[in-house]
Amino acid sequence: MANHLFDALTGQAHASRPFIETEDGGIIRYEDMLERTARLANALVRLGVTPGDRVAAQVEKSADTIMLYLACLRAGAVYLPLNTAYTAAEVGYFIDDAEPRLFIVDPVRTDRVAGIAAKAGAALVALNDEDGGSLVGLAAKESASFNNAERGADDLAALLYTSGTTGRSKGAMLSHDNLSSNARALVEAWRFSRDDVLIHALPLFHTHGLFVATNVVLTAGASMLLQSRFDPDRIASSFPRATVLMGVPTFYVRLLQHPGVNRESTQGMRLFVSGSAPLLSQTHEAWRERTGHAILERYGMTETNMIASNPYSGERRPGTVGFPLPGVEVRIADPDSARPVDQDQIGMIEVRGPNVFKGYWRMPEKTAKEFREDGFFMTGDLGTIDPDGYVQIVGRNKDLIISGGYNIYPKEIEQEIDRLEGVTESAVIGLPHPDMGEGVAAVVVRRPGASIDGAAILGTIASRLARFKHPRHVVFIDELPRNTMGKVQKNMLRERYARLFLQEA
Ligand code: MCA
Ligand code: AMP
Repeated sequence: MANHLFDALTGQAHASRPFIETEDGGIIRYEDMLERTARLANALVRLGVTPGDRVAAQVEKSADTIMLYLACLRAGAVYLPLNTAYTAAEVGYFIDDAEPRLFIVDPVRTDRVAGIAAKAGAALVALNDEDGGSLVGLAAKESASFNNAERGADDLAALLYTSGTTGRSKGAMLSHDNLSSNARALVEAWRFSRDDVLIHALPLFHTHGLFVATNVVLTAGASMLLQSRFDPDRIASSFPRATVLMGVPTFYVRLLQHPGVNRESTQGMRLFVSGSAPLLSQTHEAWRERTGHAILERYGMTETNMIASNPYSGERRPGTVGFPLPGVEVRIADPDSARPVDQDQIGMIEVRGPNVFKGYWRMPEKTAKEFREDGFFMTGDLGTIDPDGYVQIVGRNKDLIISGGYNIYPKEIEQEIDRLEGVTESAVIGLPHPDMGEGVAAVVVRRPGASIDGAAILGTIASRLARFKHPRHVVFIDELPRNTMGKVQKNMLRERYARLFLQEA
């Protein structure tokens, strides 16, 4: 039966060509992928998954993870990937909210999340283990053919949670066409072909690694070198066999420290892409000097997939994210009045197109608040469009820290710190960090007479929040600076502590 996204992703597949090369040198060809995902989809159906059901997964990166995602599409399920760094407390919220039919985890996690799954009525299954009771074990006994669930353009393919600036995390509902239209636009914009070999070193639970990297490779019928994590040695030694690298800015900052990265080693590479966080112009220039390649910077968001990209041929302008992708409209509007601003003026970046999500899961009011009446989505990013049409992001209208490409919402951390005995209030801020772009710091006001220190604060939040969200500095202050409306002036704090991480370097 017609399955909008899976059909689009496999339209170019040539059975005998490689799709994935794993770290141990194993090759998964397109025909193997079709067989493995058919078996897995049969297993999902046997476990009770019906079209529209959510299937949540908190699993380490592996070829099985990619197979699971594709099997979910084939079975008509809505794939919900979760960061492997999330604590049980964080996972509990997502599982409660999404009510998945299945929750698939690594075997080591089953005990930790059994109660969470049971409470939400989700069956808990290990992805892969020794004893055959896992999803992969069950799939081995299933048929190698599967009749794909019928799915149309507007049916949901994935649910990705993005933390809210205030309050609860929101599940962004992404449809089959949101993902297929964006993958097609990127294949065209970046000239992907089946001869491409992508170095895939990004995590598989976010848009960048799951959709941009994986869907683009599939749509082009290309192949990838699947690497379980970012490892500069492995990447540098992969250059001679690859053509494209996609990464967050931290990848490039770290690769520049690697002696194996030079003109010679990268001469067979045709494209270096950066996104998810701002790439410093210095990094762009240093990379060009070292390798002769101009990094192509692009801009996206979980809710919108990719929005804009520097050109493949033509000037890749450092400090900009290029032009809107084909089929995507971008405008800059006054955040309050919604009126478009004059060229070169700063305003809110707003987006409309087939890439823009269907809304937040079970939050119609929140969804309505983020869209203009004419269907433009408000990104919360501030930017300009220059006379040549290049979009430039100049700041954020949302209280968000991006560290090494991961989004961190200060509110979530402040709430945890403010609950502590001995704390009056706190402000969590992002400060320039030489490796991660931004680093997390907490500015805390103690209750009079209290002696709580940084270690005590960090110790208490450790079990509640993923490690990458933990403040790496806690500073104490008598009171937080506020404006006349009583709002904490984080910009003043950011200025005051601007060198906190830089002076460590
Ligand atoms: C790891 N750590 C971090 C981060 N990553 N701390 C802050 N920010 C981070 N991003 C901490 C760990 O908790 C640990 O702390 C220590 O660093 C070492 O952990 P390890 O896992 O070894 O780190 P790493 O391998 O060096 O990872 C750094 C990384 C990784 C390679 C930059 O974070 C990464 O792959 N980031 C990519 C994220 C991504 O894919 N974003 C796309 C989102 P300790 O040692 O103290 O315990 S999608 C998106 O944004 C939109 C749609 C878009 O446009 O793409
Ligand atoms: P996420 O919510 O994880 O999808 O992150 C989306 C946010 O990442 C955007 O709203 C931007 O603030 C930021 N972002 C993505 N790409 C870039 C980029 N190339 N430059 C600056 N910020 C970016």
